This record gives sequence, C-alpha cells and structure tokens, in this order.
Amino acid sequence: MNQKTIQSILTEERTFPPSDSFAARARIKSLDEYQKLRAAAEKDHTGFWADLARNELDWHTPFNTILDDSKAPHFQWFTDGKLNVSYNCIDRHLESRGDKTAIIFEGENGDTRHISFRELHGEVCTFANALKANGIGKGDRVVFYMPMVPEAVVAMQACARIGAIHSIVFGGFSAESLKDRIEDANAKAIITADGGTRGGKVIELKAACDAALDKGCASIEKVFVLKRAGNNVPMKQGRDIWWSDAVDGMSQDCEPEWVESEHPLFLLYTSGSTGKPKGIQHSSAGYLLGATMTMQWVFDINEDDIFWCTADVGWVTGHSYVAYGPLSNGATILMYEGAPTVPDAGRFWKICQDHKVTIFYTAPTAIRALMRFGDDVPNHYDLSSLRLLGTVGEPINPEAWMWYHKTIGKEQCPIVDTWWQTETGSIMIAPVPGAVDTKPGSCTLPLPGIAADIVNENGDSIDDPQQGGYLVIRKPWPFMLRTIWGDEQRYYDTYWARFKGKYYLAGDSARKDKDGYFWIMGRIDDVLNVAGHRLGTMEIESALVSHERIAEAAVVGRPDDIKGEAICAYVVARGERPLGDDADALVQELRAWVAKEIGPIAKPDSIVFAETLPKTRSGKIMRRLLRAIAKGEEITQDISTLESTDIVKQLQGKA
Ligand code: 7RM
Repeated sequence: MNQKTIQSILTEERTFPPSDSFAARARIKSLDEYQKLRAAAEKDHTGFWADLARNELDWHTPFNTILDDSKAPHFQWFTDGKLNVSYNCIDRHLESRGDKTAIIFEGENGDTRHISFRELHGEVCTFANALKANGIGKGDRVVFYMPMVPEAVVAMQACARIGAIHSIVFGGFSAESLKDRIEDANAKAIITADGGTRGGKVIELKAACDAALDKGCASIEKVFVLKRAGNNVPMKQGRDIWWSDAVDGMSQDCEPEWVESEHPLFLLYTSGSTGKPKGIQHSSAGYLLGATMTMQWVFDINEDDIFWCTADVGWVTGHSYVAYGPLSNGATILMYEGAPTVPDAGRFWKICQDHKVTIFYTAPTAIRALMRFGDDVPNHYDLSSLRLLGTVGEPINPEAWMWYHKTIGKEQCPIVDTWWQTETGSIMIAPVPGAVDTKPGSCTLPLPGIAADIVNENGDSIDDPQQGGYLVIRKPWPFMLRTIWGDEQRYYDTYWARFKGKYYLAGDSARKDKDGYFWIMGRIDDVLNVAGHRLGTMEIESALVSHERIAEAAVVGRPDDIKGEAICAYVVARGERPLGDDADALVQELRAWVAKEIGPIAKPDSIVFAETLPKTRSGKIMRRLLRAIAKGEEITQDISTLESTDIVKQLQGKA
C-alpha cells in the first residue's frame, strides 16, 4: 500500500438517475449535453468562459482580454471590460420583470414581505445614495453586521452599485471577532441593526458594534443602524445614523458606478486552521459569472421558481445563492430570518409549503438535525412544490441523503450535493441535475470549465478509485479568489506553494471512483494516520451515523506512541444521551459496528457521548477544539460561539 495516499474504505453502490419528468423540462437534459459542454470547455478553456461572460452578463464596456496570467497566480479575467454587478442583478430585469417578486421574506414571528424587482431597485438606489451622501465611495470597505433581512441584500447591492467593497461579518460572531475584521479591512463604515431575532431572543447587534468600536476600529466614520428588533440602542452623535434617516429624501435613482472587471466586489473572512482569519477577496465580473452560471447549471433556475437557500448572508453561500446568483438570473428568492425549530421542527417544511418553494438548498447539519424529529413532522406539510434539493458545507452521509431523498423529496427531486469553498466563489463540483445520476454522499462531477482533479504528493493524477489524494484545480477559473486582503504571501503559501504555483490547492482530500465521481474525504489536516494507514475522518463518521442509534458523529486523532494516531469519536445518540451501562454497551456495539462496516483498522479507540457536537455557526465541526479535548489539553481557544459550554465538559468526560 502506498502510505503517501489516503485509503478509502467506504463504498456506496446506489445510483439515482434524474426522473424523466425532471430531465424533460431541465435546462440541460442529458448526460450527452453536459459532456458536450465539458468538452467545449476542455478544448478552449478561456474561449468557453469568454463566450459565457459576453452572453450572460451585461457590459458597459466590453472586454477584449479574456485572461491575463502575467501575474500568476494572481489571475485576472476580462480585465479591460467594465460593468456593474447591481445593474446586472436588478436594472437589466426591470423591463421584463419589474413587477415580479424578487424577495419573499418571512420573519421568525411570521411577518412576511414581498419585494418586486422595481421596489428592490428603488430601495437599493436610495440606500446607495445615502452611502454616497455619507462619504462612502468606490473602493471603501463597509463591514456588515446584520440580521437575515431583505435590507442585508439591499445594502450588498447598494455597495456593489457604488463600487464600495462589502465585508460581511456573521451576526453570531463576538464583538472581538468583529473588531479584528474591521481593523484588518480598515473599514470606513458599518451597517448593522438594533437587533435580530432568533429562537425568540433578540441578538444585540448594535451593542456588539459599540463594544467593538470601544476597543479600537479607528477607521470607522459612520455606523448605519436599521431598526428591526425594536430594542433600545444608544446612538452616538455624528457617528451613528438610523437607516430610515439616512435614506430620507434620497433619490430613487442612482447611476451605477461602472467598475473594472477585477474591481473587488467583496471581502469575506474565513478562519484558517491556524492564525488570524483570512480576508478572501473576490472580483466583480468573474465572481458574478460564477454565481450566474451555477444557478443555471446546478439549480436549473427557471422563471417560475421560488428558490430558497437557507444560508445566512454572513457566509459565502448567502453571497452567491441569496444575494447575487438568483437575482442575476431574475429569479425569486425566499429569505427567512429565524431558527429552524421555532415554533417547532416543522418550520422549514411549513415555509416550503406556504410559499410554494421549488428549490431548497441547505446544509447536511440542518438535515440531520431535522431528521432527528422523525418523519411525522415533514409529513404533516404539503411539499409537492419542491422539484430540486441541494446540500452544501460538508459531506452528507448516505443516511441523511436517503432521508432527504425520501421524506422531503418524495423520491421525485434530484439532490445536488455541491462542493465549493469561500475561495472558489461558486459551486465547482456538483451534479447537473437533469443530466448526471447521483450517488448518496458524492458531489459527483466537476462543472464545465472546472479542471478539478485528485493528485498525489508529486502532483500526478490518481486514477485508482480506492486511493484518495489532494483535491486541486488545474486551471484558473473566473470566480476564483483574487488574493487574501493585505497578505499576498499568505495567499501564495496557502493555495499555491504546495504545487509550486501550478495548481490551486483546495485543502480537502478526496477520491474519484470508477465513474469519475468525486468523494470528499475531509480536510487534509483531518486525515488520520493509524498504524500506517491514512484514513479520512469522514468515512468513519459516516459509518457511525449509519448505526440506528446514532444521529451525529465527529472523529479526530490523538497522538499515540504505538499506532501513530488513535481514533477518538464524539457522538450524539438519537433521543437521550446514553449513560452508565447503556453507554458502555453502546460503545462496544459501535466499535464492532465500525469494524464490520469498514474494517477493524477504523475501530475507534474511544467513544464519548454528548448532547450536541461543537460546531461553528456555519455548521462545521470544530475539530481543533475536539483535537485539544482528545489530547486532554486545557481549552484556550475561543468557544464563545458555542451554545452551551456544558458540552465541553461532556466531551471531556467530566459531565
Ligand atoms: C460553501 C462552503 C469550504 C469547505 C470545503 C469542504 C467543505 C463544502 C462540501 C464540503 C463535502 C460538500 N464554503 N465542503 N461543501 N465537503 N461535500 N458538498 O461551505 O469555505 O465555508 O467551506 O467545506 O471541506 O473545503 S466554506
């Protein structure tokens, strides 16, 4: 066995072709059609993207240069062209879709709003004018700290309209994290709200901004405050301004700022495995092209769809599939502000029913959480409007996939498992739903024009379906990140150094099966080395959750003198947390179960039961924390985003 590569131990044989009725009305109707697109891109990579950029986006100044790679790996696309993202998302639809609903909003307490493209245009223009009147202009950074309300999209579009660069900080982050991001971006303004509502509680957003500003953030001149939750907030004279006052008397027209293709549209901070967060910088034209095309290819977006992506605008998914991609296609989106379990675990399904959602896109963690409440909850609602389902953020285990397929999709809806990253800008690997058969747990095949591959240490392609390797992208693509804000060296070191500037390193490990399907195995850092075998944590987790008593699992390694690494599993059982004899018996049963499912080598050395797993606000398991716990280290990292610190005690075996 080659110890430099990662062994795959899971095999999933089921395949699910698109139904004839879905394929018949899909934009791309057959595997053949999809393969032709891929072949066209392979034959002429830059020409393929240039044609799409010319046909799918509206330009103020057309481009001649398609790809400038003279400063590689700082690739520049469509460099001499000019356009405006907000014009492409709104103005170009006004004639044919002015009265069409752009945004359907539902708040946690049931308040709803419908905003047409024409109304959206008016709101974006007035707010853009308000920003300008307050000294914000092209190239200025504006930090958002907003609830999930339509004004978040309005403000993003308003920034895009005047060429200001937004940098959204998720409302669940602490004042300290907010301050770090404001200072790194050297932002001139903040857009926030008095508060947001979630789980019946008010999240004090303005108060957190004040705390951040008290600690530093000298670059901030203005703080725009939307009144949303109605909580009392102090306003600092000269600095703080109510949204309603800012737009008062502003014109409903605002000429778009025509920006160069490469003009930064936004920064979005993501945490690296170590060190301070990275400000991922995206472009205007290339980024918008990715969001636009993937809505068509992956979500098969149509005129009468109601598209619901549950992601918060604080994550890249909320950028590409709430604020930009759907609107660029003139589609109707749904936004929901609250928690999925208020007033009960049927809320998502009720929203799908009430607003006749046709495409539903969420994270595996949400699916697993809702699955725990049983089938009766969704069965209570009419989900017949749904025609397509999607997942993003982490590998989906086959059990959850099957539940999504049967209980939510009633075996009628293709599931698009979409692999991508903050850095990639848009979806990269996912099934084109009318063309590609799906397999539970696989994100299937790369999209046209995306040169994804799996390579070994030396950068050679791996074709053995049992061997995992590094997931890389061999050619630049228009919606790739441009740099890490203010840190060129880190940009190179993180994504390009490993293969000497030749390929983009995604940082995930993956394998390709005999049909060329991609299976993501986890982050490279998460790979375990057990007695010379390199094992992906995801496969062991998937085996654990396939046991009928287990709802969630996370696996990390602990250094071990003999085996290299010992396997430590943290699991959440269905129903009550097992204790005492029941826990001991279940541990034995699970070890035997994993041994049977994937082999004795993958048997966890320790299994700990907790009520929940430590997750980031976007649903990713906090593995660094689990690794520290597994090693018995003192916890020094920031765990302020955890719902309950009791969980840490449970994981440490102390509660
Ligand atoms: C969109 C997003 C990126 C990381 C990525 C992977 C993991 C995302 C999938 C997935 C397996 C998927 N951006 N990931 N999607 N793993 N299957 N469909 O999540 O920057 O926040 O995270 O998420 O490890 O590198 S992100």
